[in-house]
Amino acid sequence: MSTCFIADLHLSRNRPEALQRFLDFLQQEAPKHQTLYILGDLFDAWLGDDISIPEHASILDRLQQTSAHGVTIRIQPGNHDFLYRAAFEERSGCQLIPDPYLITLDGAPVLLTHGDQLCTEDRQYQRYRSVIRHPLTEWILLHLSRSLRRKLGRKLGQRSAHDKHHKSSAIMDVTPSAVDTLMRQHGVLQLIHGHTHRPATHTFQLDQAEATRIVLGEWEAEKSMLIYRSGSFLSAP
Ligand SMILES: [Mn+2]
Repeated sequence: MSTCFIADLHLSRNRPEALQRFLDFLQQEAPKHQTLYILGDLFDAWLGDDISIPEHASILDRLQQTSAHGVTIRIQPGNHDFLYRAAFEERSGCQLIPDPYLITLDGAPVLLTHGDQLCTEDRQYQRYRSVIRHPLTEWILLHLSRSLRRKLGRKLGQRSAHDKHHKSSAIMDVTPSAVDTLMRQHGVLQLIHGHTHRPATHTFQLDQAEATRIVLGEWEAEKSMLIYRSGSFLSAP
């Protein structure tokens, strides 16, 4: 029995090789695990179930087959794909989970988050986030016309590419104090997140105890996953 964690696949029609990598993963790797957690940014854009379900039908078919095969798939929203609703769950067979989300592995609490909330040095992004992720904003977004949402999606894509090139590396990483605060709030010594595309395992002291923060990698050049089996974590490309 094992649990697999992945994040930041950024699936899009413009990246057919990444798409194929994920379809192969669902067929060959995912069925080896009892639970698969996808911690945000599975898709590079999710413009609402009405637009994005038909666009990504082949991926949703494969997710559905994988979950019918007995793998529990839980998906957390990312900063690129937070407009999932019930139709997505029904179509994909996956369960949506909130961000952050607390699980236990062999009795130990582990907190899962996409990670964008932890990049508190990027004030401009956090201001934008508090507006765009407000339930009222999400409601309005989902009621915009399809053409307007497509246009907005392209704008947001350009903005995120621009930020990647123009903001400093420190600003785009998580802030240690924000990590400590979140972990204290949830009473955990283990945190798993994605978003920064800087895969690593960080160990540090949190209130006189050893804490661990595992960062998942993105899927641009190759697949990247974290597996929990028999009491330990194993990172695998
Ligand atoms: Mn992200």
